[in-house]
Amino acid sequence: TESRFTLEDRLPAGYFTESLRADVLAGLGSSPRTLPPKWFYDKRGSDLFEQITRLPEYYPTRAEQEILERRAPEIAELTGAATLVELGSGSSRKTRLLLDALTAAGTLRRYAPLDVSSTALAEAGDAICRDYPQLEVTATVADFEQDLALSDEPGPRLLAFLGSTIGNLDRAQRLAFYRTLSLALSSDDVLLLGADLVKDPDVLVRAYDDTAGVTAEFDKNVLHVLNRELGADFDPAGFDHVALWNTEEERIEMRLRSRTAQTVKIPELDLSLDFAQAEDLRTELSCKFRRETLTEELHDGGFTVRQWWTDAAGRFALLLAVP
Ligand code: AVJ
Repeated sequence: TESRFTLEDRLPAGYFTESLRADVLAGLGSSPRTLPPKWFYDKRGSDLFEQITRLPEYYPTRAEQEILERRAPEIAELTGAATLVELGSGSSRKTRLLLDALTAAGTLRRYAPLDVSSTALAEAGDAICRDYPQLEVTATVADFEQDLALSDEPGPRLLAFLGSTIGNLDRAQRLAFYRTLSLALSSDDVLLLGADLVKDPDVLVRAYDDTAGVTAEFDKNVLHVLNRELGADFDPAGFDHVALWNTEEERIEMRLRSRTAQTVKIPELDLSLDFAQAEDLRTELSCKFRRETLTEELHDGGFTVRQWWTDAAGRFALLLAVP
């Protein structure tokens, strides 16, 4: 399978140390304190996220899967894609539904997953190569916010951005992302976007604060990452996982709340951070969407929505948009 599988690392030299440092300096030095969610996903964090997707409370993965199961053949027919580009591909489980449909339609030549995790890409890429013997797999290690890494793929391209990862970005970041993407795509390329929808806040909060405590472990994993990568001395047991629904912004905010007044040292950044009792460190935004406003913001970012599908329960949306 080697000849059909390439893995290119396009992260700038020192990405993990340099951008982690910059993010920690900017985010922990500001008030309220924040960290970008991408630092959750080391090996342990990626495994915990996989566990989250199987939790009874965490419906988004299953809801999106349900839509893909039903609509993949239509998506294949509507796009006629020769390349499936997937941003933030992770374990690529849902991808197979698209690969199967595009293979059956006879148009697909290449799968181009992009992720910051080279281990996830190597594992998933290898398995997909084995199971799709006609397919070229060109995996790219990159941070899609910095580098979309689109180049010479055969068109038309179907660019899949699934799982409602778009919800991790705030409105300004989303607009910047849509604009960059719409300019990078050709007129026959299509964006396939998965977006979690606004619903009963109790259902949302439970999805981000499960009874088994997996999401709490996932949230605290970022502290383990800072301890390992920057020599910080966070005590993960000194923080409580909090998932709260921000009614105004219509988003879930995950936070780590300091159980006591405490000081955390990050020697490699020359930082000493005082946390007050009950002070929050915001670790993730998970914005939830409505059809009308999502259609509008995509339009502002250079996209026209062509199709909009939801699961039977109306919890999650999958849409096709063209530049
Ligand atoms: C993969 C970013 C979409 O926001 O629902 C799951 C990550 N965080 N539980 C989400 C996540 C806590 C997930 N995304």
